Amino acid sequence: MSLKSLLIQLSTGLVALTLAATVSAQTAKPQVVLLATGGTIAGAGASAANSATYQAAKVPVDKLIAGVPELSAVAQVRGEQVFQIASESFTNEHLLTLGKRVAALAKQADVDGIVITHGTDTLEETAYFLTLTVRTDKPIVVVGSMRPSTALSADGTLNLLNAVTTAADKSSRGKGVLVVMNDEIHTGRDVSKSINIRTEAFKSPWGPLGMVVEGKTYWFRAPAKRHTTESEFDIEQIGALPQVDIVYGSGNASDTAYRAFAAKGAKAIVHAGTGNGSVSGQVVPALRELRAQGLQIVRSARVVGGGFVLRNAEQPDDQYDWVVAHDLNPQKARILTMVALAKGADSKTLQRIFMAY
Ligand code: DAS
Repeated sequence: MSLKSLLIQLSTGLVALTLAATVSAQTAKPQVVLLATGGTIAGAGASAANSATYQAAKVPVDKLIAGVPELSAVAQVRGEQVFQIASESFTNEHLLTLGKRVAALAKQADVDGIVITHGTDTLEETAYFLTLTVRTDKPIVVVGSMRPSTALSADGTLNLLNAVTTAADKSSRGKGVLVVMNDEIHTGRDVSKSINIRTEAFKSPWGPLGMVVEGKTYWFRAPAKRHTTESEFDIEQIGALPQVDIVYGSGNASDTAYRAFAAKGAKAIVHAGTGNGSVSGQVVPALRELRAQGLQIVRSARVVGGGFVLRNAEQPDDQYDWVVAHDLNPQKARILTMVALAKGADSKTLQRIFMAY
Protein backbone atom coordinates (compact mmCIF):
# COMPACT_ATOMS: atom_id res chain seq x y z
CA MET A 1 0.00 0.00 0.00
CA SER A 2 1.40 3.42 -0.93
CA LEU A 3 2.12 5.93 1.81
CA LYS A 4 -0.55 8.21 0.35
CA SER A 5 -3.35 5.65 0.59
CA LEU A 6 -2.17 4.70 4.12
CA LEU A 7 -2.37 8.37 5.17
CA ILE A 8 -5.85 8.69 3.59
CA GLN A 9 -7.01 5.59 5.47
CA LEU A 10 -5.56 6.85 8.74
CA SER A 11 -7.13 10.32 8.42
CA THR A 12 -10.52 8.78 7.48
CA GLY A 13 -10.30 6.58 10.56
CA LEU A 14 -9.42 9.61 12.69
CA VAL A 15 -12.41 11.59 11.34
CA ALA A 16 -14.70 8.64 12.03
CA LEU A 17 -13.35 8.32 15.58
CA THR A 18 -13.75 12.06 16.25
CA LEU A 19 -17.26 11.98 14.85
CA ALA A 20 -18.17 8.97 16.97
CA ALA A 21 -16.72 10.68 20.05
CA THR A 22 -18.70 13.88 19.35
CA VAL A 23 -21.92 12.00 18.74
CA SER A 24 -21.47 9.90 21.86
CA ALA A 25 -20.62 13.02 23.89
CA GLN A 26 -23.83 14.67 22.63
CA THR A 27 -25.94 11.56 23.20
CA ALA A 28 -24.35 11.16 26.65
CA LYS A 29 -25.67 14.66 27.60
CA PRO A 30 -29.01 14.70 29.44
CA GLN A 31 -31.98 15.43 27.18
CA VAL A 32 -34.04 18.36 28.40
CA VAL A 33 -37.28 19.61 26.86
CA LEU A 34 -38.02 23.32 27.19
CA LEU A 35 -41.74 24.13 27.23
CA ALA A 36 -42.24 27.86 26.64
CA THR A 37 -45.45 29.55 27.79
CA GLY A 38 -44.57 33.28 27.58
CA GLY A 39 -44.04 35.80 30.38
CA THR A 40 -41.27 38.31 30.99
CA ILE A 41 -38.53 35.77 30.30
CA ALA A 42 -39.86 36.00 26.74
CA GLY A 43 -40.45 39.72 27.08
CA ALA A 44 -39.04 42.67 25.11
CA GLY A 45 -38.73 46.33 26.08
CA ALA A 46 -38.23 49.45 23.93
CA SER A 47 -34.76 50.10 25.34
CA ALA A 48 -32.10 48.51 27.56
CA ALA A 49 -33.09 50.96 30.29
CA ASN A 50 -36.64 49.48 30.38
CA SER A 51 -36.28 46.91 33.17
CA ALA A 52 -39.92 47.13 34.28
CA THR A 53 -41.75 48.54 31.23
CA TYR A 54 -41.98 46.00 28.41
CA GLN A 55 -44.23 43.60 26.52
CA ALA A 56 -44.32 40.06 27.96
CA ALA A 57 -44.59 36.96 25.77
CA LYS A 58 -42.85 38.16 22.60
CA VAL A 59 -39.67 36.03 22.18
CA PRO A 60 -40.25 32.51 20.74
CA VAL A 61 -38.76 29.37 22.29
CA ASP A 62 -36.07 28.84 19.64
CA LYS A 63 -34.77 32.37 20.31
CA LEU A 64 -34.81 31.73 24.07
CA ILE A 65 -32.58 28.69 23.51
CA ALA A 66 -30.36 30.48 20.98
CA GLY A 67 -29.98 33.36 23.48
CA VAL A 68 -28.08 31.06 25.89
CA PRO A 69 -25.44 29.14 23.86
CA GLU A 70 -24.02 27.80 27.14
CA LEU A 71 -27.05 25.49 27.37
CA SER A 72 -25.43 23.09 24.88
CA ALA A 73 -22.62 22.36 27.34
CA VAL A 74 -25.18 21.27 29.94
CA ALA A 75 -27.76 19.29 28.00
CA GLN A 76 -29.30 18.54 24.66
CA VAL A 77 -32.20 21.02 24.74
CA ARG A 78 -35.19 20.95 22.43
CA GLY A 79 -38.03 23.45 22.63
CA GLU A 80 -41.83 23.50 22.28
CA GLN A 81 -43.97 26.65 22.27
CA VAL A 82 -46.97 25.54 24.36
CA PHE A 83 -48.45 29.06 24.78
CA GLN A 84 -47.19 32.63 24.31
CA ILE A 85 -49.06 34.57 27.02
CA ALA A 86 -48.54 36.66 30.13
CA SER A 87 -49.21 34.32 33.04
CA GLU A 88 -51.86 36.54 34.70
CA SER A 89 -53.99 35.31 31.79
CA PHE A 90 -53.56 31.61 32.61
CA THR A 91 -56.86 29.74 32.88
CA ASN A 92 -57.63 26.27 34.30
CA GLU A 93 -57.61 25.01 30.70
CA HIS A 94 -54.02 26.28 30.29
CA LEU A 95 -53.05 24.41 33.47
CA LEU A 96 -54.59 21.18 32.19
CA THR A 97 -53.05 21.48 28.71
CA LEU A 98 -49.60 22.18 30.12
CA GLY A 99 -49.87 19.47 32.78
CA LYS A 100 -50.91 16.80 30.28
CA ARG A 101 -48.01 17.72 27.96
CA VAL A 102 -45.53 17.54 30.85
CA ALA A 103 -46.89 14.16 31.95
CA ALA A 104 -46.66 12.77 28.42
CA LEU A 105 -43.07 13.99 27.95
CA ALA A 106 -42.03 12.67 31.38
CA LYS A 107 -42.97 9.17 30.20
CA GLN A 108 -40.60 9.35 27.22
CA ALA A 109 -37.25 7.56 27.52
CA ASP A 110 -35.56 10.35 25.53
CA VAL A 111 -36.54 12.97 28.13
CA ASP A 112 -34.38 13.29 31.26
CA GLY A 113 -35.80 16.59 32.51
CA ILE A 114 -38.31 19.31 31.65
CA VAL A 115 -37.98 23.08 31.97
CA ILE A 116 -41.00 25.36 31.72
CA THR A 117 -40.49 29.07 31.01
CA HIS A 118 -43.41 30.94 32.53
CA GLY A 119 -44.58 34.40 33.53
CA THR A 120 -43.82 35.16 37.16
CA ASP A 121 -47.29 36.36 38.18
CA THR A 122 -48.90 32.92 38.47
CA LEU A 123 -45.75 30.80 38.23
CA GLU A 124 -46.26 29.58 41.81
CA GLU A 125 -49.76 28.31 40.98
CA THR A 126 -48.63 26.35 37.94
CA ALA A 127 -45.65 24.89 39.79
CA TYR A 128 -47.89 23.76 42.67
CA PHE A 129 -50.50 22.32 40.29
CA LEU A 130 -47.82 20.28 38.51
CA THR A 131 -46.24 18.99 41.73
CA LEU A 132 -49.68 17.80 42.84
CA THR A 133 -50.69 16.08 39.61
CA VAL A 134 -47.70 14.94 37.47
CA ARG A 135 -46.57 11.50 38.59
CA THR A 136 -42.89 11.44 37.71
CA ASP A 137 -39.63 11.65 39.65
CA LYS A 138 -37.87 13.25 36.69
CA PRO A 139 -36.88 16.87 37.35
CA ILE A 140 -39.50 19.42 36.28
CA VAL A 141 -38.24 22.98 36.72
CA VAL A 142 -40.33 26.14 36.29
CA VAL A 143 -38.42 29.35 35.59
CA GLY A 144 -39.18 32.97 34.78
CA SER A 145 -37.53 36.33 34.98
CA MET A 146 -38.23 39.71 36.50
CA ARG A 147 -36.62 41.71 33.70
CA PRO A 148 -37.09 41.32 29.92
CA SER A 149 -34.21 39.92 27.84
CA THR A 150 -33.67 43.39 26.31
CA ALA A 151 -32.91 45.06 29.66
CA LEU A 152 -29.51 45.84 31.19
CA SER A 153 -28.70 43.09 33.75
CA ALA A 154 -31.53 40.94 32.44
CA ASP A 155 -31.95 37.93 34.77
CA GLY A 156 -33.67 35.55 32.32
CA THR A 157 -30.61 34.08 30.62
CA LEU A 158 -28.86 33.02 33.82
CA ASN A 159 -32.18 31.84 35.29
CA LEU A 160 -32.68 29.69 32.19
CA LEU A 161 -29.15 28.26 32.33
CA ASN A 162 -29.63 27.49 36.04
CA ALA A 163 -33.01 25.88 35.35
CA VAL A 164 -31.61 23.61 32.63
CA THR A 165 -28.63 22.77 34.88
CA THR A 166 -31.05 21.75 37.63
CA ALA A 167 -33.29 19.77 35.26
CA ALA A 168 -30.27 17.96 33.82
CA ASP A 169 -28.89 17.04 37.25
CA LYS A 170 -29.76 13.54 38.57
CA SER A 171 -29.65 14.93 42.14
CA SER A 172 -32.81 16.94 41.31
CA ARG A 173 -34.85 13.75 40.85
CA GLY A 174 -37.63 12.92 43.30
CA LYS A 175 -37.79 16.41 44.84
CA GLY A 176 -41.12 17.38 43.28
CA VAL A 177 -41.58 20.26 40.87
CA LEU A 178 -38.90 22.89 41.42
CA VAL A 179 -38.75 26.63 40.79
CA VAL A 180 -35.37 28.15 39.93
CA MET A 181 -35.06 31.94 40.22
CA ASN A 182 -32.22 34.25 41.24
CA ASP A 183 -29.72 31.38 41.85
CA GLU A 184 -32.14 29.66 44.29
CA ILE A 185 -33.97 26.32 43.98
CA HIS A 186 -37.42 26.34 45.61
CA THR A 187 -40.20 23.78 45.92
CA GLY A 188 -43.16 24.53 43.68
CA ARG A 189 -45.25 24.05 46.83
CA ASP A 190 -43.70 26.64 49.12
CA VAL A 191 -42.48 29.37 46.77
CA SER A 192 -44.44 32.51 46.03
CA LYS A 193 -43.80 35.80 44.27
CA SER A 194 -43.41 38.12 47.25
CA ILE A 195 -41.99 41.28 45.62
CA ASN A 196 -43.28 42.62 42.34
CA ILE A 197 -40.32 44.47 40.76
CA ARG A 198 -37.09 43.02 42.14
CA THR A 199 -35.00 40.12 40.86
CA GLU A 200 -35.08 38.52 44.31
CA ALA A 201 -38.88 38.33 44.03
CA PHE A 202 -39.45 34.66 44.87
CA LYS A 203 -39.46 33.56 48.52
CA SER A 204 -40.35 30.34 50.35
CA PRO A 205 -41.55 30.88 53.94
CA TRP A 206 -39.60 27.78 55.03
CA GLY A 207 -36.59 28.64 52.83
CA PRO A 208 -35.32 27.43 49.47
CA LEU A 209 -34.19 23.80 48.98
CA GLY A 210 -30.84 24.88 47.62
CA MET A 211 -28.89 26.95 45.10
CA VAL A 212 -27.45 26.72 41.61
CA VAL A 213 -24.04 28.35 41.27
CA GLU A 214 -21.79 28.19 38.18
CA GLY A 215 -23.33 25.02 36.80
CA LYS A 216 -23.64 23.10 40.06
CA THR A 217 -26.62 22.42 42.32
CA TYR A 218 -26.23 22.65 46.11
CA TRP A 219 -28.98 21.13 48.30
CA PHE A 220 -29.62 22.11 51.95
CA ARG A 221 -33.04 20.57 52.67
CA ALA A 222 -35.67 18.24 51.16
CA PRO A 223 -39.43 18.77 50.60
CA ALA A 224 -41.62 17.75 53.57
CA LYS A 225 -44.99 17.36 51.84
CA ARG A 226 -46.42 14.75 49.40
CA HIS A 227 -45.79 15.39 45.72
CA THR A 228 -45.52 13.81 42.23
CA THR A 229 -45.02 10.07 42.58
CA GLU A 230 -46.45 10.03 46.14
CA SER A 231 -49.46 12.11 45.17
CA GLU A 232 -53.01 10.69 45.15
CA PHE A 233 -53.80 13.04 42.25
CA ASP A 234 -53.07 12.27 38.61
CA ILE A 235 -53.32 14.81 35.76
CA GLU A 236 -54.31 12.00 33.45
CA GLN A 237 -57.46 11.42 35.53
CA ILE A 238 -58.47 15.11 35.60
CA GLY A 239 -60.90 16.11 32.85
CA ALA A 240 -61.88 19.52 34.21
CA LEU A 241 -61.14 21.70 37.23
CA PRO A 242 -64.08 23.08 39.27
CA GLN A 243 -64.50 26.83 39.78
CA VAL A 244 -62.92 27.95 43.05
CA ASP A 245 -62.72 31.66 43.87
CA ILE A 246 -60.79 33.76 46.39
CA VAL A 247 -62.19 36.65 48.45
CA TYR A 248 -59.77 39.00 50.19
CA GLY A 249 -60.55 39.89 53.80
CA SER A 250 -60.22 43.44 55.17
CA GLY A 251 -61.89 45.93 57.50
CA ASN A 252 -65.48 46.93 56.63
CA ALA A 253 -65.95 43.58 54.89
CA SER A 254 -69.26 42.55 53.32
CA ASP A 255 -70.59 39.22 52.03
CA THR A 256 -71.28 40.56 48.51
CA ALA A 257 -68.34 38.88 46.75
CA TYR A 258 -68.88 35.49 48.40
CA ARG A 259 -72.54 35.42 47.36
CA ALA A 260 -71.69 36.65 43.86
CA PHE A 261 -69.12 33.90 43.30
CA ALA A 262 -71.55 31.30 44.60
CA ALA A 263 -74.25 32.61 42.28
CA LYS A 264 -71.82 32.18 39.37
CA GLY A 265 -71.23 28.51 40.21
CA ALA A 266 -68.21 28.45 42.52
CA LYS A 267 -67.84 25.02 44.17
CA ALA A 268 -65.63 26.43 46.92
CA ILE A 269 -64.50 29.78 48.19
CA VAL A 270 -61.06 30.49 49.62
CA HIS A 271 -61.25 33.22 52.25
CA ALA A 272 -57.99 35.22 52.33
CA GLY A 273 -58.64 36.28 55.89
CA THR A 274 -56.97 38.80 58.13
CA GLY A 275 -54.63 37.44 60.79
CA ASN A 276 -55.29 33.77 61.47
CA GLY A 277 -57.73 33.52 58.56
CA SER A 278 -60.31 35.45 60.59
CA VAL A 279 -63.83 36.04 59.22
CA SER A 280 -65.68 39.32 59.89
CA GLY A 281 -68.86 38.91 61.96
CA GLN A 282 -70.84 40.42 59.09
CA VAL A 283 -69.58 37.69 56.74
CA VAL A 284 -69.98 34.56 58.91
CA PRO A 285 -73.74 34.09 58.24
CA ALA A 286 -73.21 34.11 54.47
CA LEU A 287 -70.38 31.56 54.68
CA ARG A 288 -72.52 29.28 56.86
CA GLU A 289 -75.39 29.58 54.35
CA LEU A 290 -73.10 28.80 51.41
CA ARG A 291 -71.64 25.81 53.29
CA ALA A 292 -75.19 24.57 53.88
CA GLN A 293 -75.77 24.87 50.11
CA GLY A 294 -72.78 22.53 49.55
CA LEU A 295 -69.91 24.93 48.84
CA GLN A 296 -66.65 24.22 50.62
CA ILE A 297 -65.32 27.12 52.69
CA VAL A 298 -61.52 27.22 53.02
CA ARG A 299 -59.92 29.63 55.45
CA SER A 300 -56.52 30.86 54.28
CA ALA A 301 -54.93 34.15 55.30
CA ARG A 302 -53.52 37.25 53.63
CA VAL A 303 -50.53 36.98 56.00
CA VAL A 304 -49.52 33.29 55.99
CA GLY A 305 -45.91 33.68 54.78
CA GLY A 306 -44.15 31.89 57.64
CA GLY A 307 -47.12 30.82 59.81
CA PHE A 308 -50.30 28.80 59.34
CA VAL A 309 -54.05 29.07 59.90
CA LEU A 310 -55.03 27.16 63.02
CA ARG A 311 -58.26 25.15 63.05
CA ASN A 312 -60.89 26.08 65.70
CA ALA A 313 -58.87 29.07 66.96
CA GLU A 314 -61.13 32.13 66.60
CA GLN A 315 -63.54 30.38 64.22
CA PRO A 316 -65.39 27.16 65.26
CA ASP A 317 -64.39 25.24 62.12
CA ASP A 318 -65.68 21.91 63.48
CA GLN A 319 -69.10 23.44 64.17
CA TYR A 320 -69.27 25.30 60.82
CA ASP A 321 -67.67 22.39 58.87
CA TRP A 322 -65.09 24.72 57.37
CA VAL A 323 -61.56 23.79 56.22
CA VAL A 324 -58.28 25.53 57.08
CA ALA A 325 -55.55 25.95 54.43
CA HIS A 326 -52.75 25.40 56.99
CA ASP A 327 -49.66 27.29 55.69
CA LEU A 328 -50.83 27.61 52.07
CA ASN A 329 -51.46 31.12 50.78
CA PRO A 330 -54.85 31.83 49.14
CA GLN A 331 -53.67 31.26 45.56
CA LYS A 332 -52.09 27.90 46.45
CA ALA A 333 -55.16 26.96 48.50
CA ARG A 334 -57.26 27.56 45.37
CA ILE A 335 -55.12 25.13 43.36
CA LEU A 336 -55.25 22.38 45.98
CA THR A 337 -59.00 22.82 46.54
CA MET A 338 -59.67 22.51 42.79
CA VAL A 339 -57.57 19.35 42.46
CA ALA A 340 -59.16 17.77 45.56
CA LEU A 341 -62.74 18.63 44.51
CA ALA A 342 -62.02 17.28 41.02
CA LYS A 343 -61.54 13.97 42.84
CA GLY A 344 -64.78 14.36 44.80
CA ALA A 345 -63.33 15.28 48.21
CA ASP A 346 -65.77 16.06 51.02
CA SER A 347 -64.82 18.50 53.81
CA LYS A 348 -63.14 15.87 56.00
CA THR A 349 -61.05 14.58 53.07
CA LEU A 350 -60.29 18.14 52.00
CA GLN A 351 -58.93 18.94 55.47
CA ARG A 352 -56.73 15.80 55.42
CA ILE A 353 -55.42 16.84 52.01
CA PHE A 354 -54.55 20.32 53.20
CA MET A 355 -52.44 18.86 56.00
CA ALA A 356 -50.62 16.43 53.67
CA TYR A 357 -49.81 18.43 50.51
N1 DAS B 1 -47.04 39.74 33.46
C1 DAS B 1 -46.03 38.89 34.02
C2 DAS B 1 -46.35 37.44 33.72
O1 DAS B 1 -46.46 37.07 32.57
C3 DAS B 1 -44.69 39.15 33.48
C4 DAS B 1 -43.68 38.31 34.20
O2 DAS B 1 -43.22 38.77 35.23
O3 DAS B 1 -43.34 37.22 33.77
O4 DAS B 1 -46.47 36.70 34.68
